[in-house]
Amino acid sequence: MIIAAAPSTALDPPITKQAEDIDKIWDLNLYLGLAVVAFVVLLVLFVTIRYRRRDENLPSQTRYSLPVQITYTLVPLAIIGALVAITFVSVSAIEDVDKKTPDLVVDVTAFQWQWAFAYPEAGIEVVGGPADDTPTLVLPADSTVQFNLESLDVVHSFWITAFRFKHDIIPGSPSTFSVEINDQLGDFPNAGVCAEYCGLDHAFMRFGVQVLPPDQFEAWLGEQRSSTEDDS
Ligand SMILES: [Cu+2]
Repeated sequence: MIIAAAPSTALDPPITKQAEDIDKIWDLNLYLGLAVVAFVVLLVLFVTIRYRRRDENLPSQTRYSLPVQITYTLVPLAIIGALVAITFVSVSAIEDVDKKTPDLVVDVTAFQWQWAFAYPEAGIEVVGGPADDTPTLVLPADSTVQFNLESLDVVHSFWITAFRFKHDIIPGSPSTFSVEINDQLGDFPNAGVCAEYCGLDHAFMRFGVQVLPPDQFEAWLGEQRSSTEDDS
């Protein structure tokens, strides 16, 4: 996963409560890993300097030190056990959001090579055009949103970096997931990408994400609805 290569600060800020959790797990892994690296480097430096070659200054030679062996077995096991436990708890909390009643349902349709976002309760749809004409997924802050994903042709992957979460979209196999949008308002152009190579214009399968306060979101829905009615 590409997100593993970049520290969380290099990405758009997390815009879901689940993304905040994922960032916390990432940071915990990062800082624990750095602590282990620092410990090993300090030990190597200490031994290199303290026991550099001098005539009679050999370190004391100890074999089979049970306390040391127990310590260096148990400490890493405890660290890994804690990380696995924290990850399991967070992942099941992320999955539990699917059981909540959503405030908003968005039907996401991926196709070569664009996205369509339909808001079935409002009866509107935002569709991207070719190449530069990227659609914007508009979401209300402080709400639970359920995404229903469908592909019209090949495998795509729905990835909003600010969600810290991607979801493959397999043709013929609609899927769904829910997130809780937090109160981070903003406009994130190009925050959404197709993360599964899907042919010639895969690179242009991008979309913007905009998070509005709930009242402005309702106003936006109203505008879209009336412009759709004007068109027809
Ligand atoms: Cu794609």
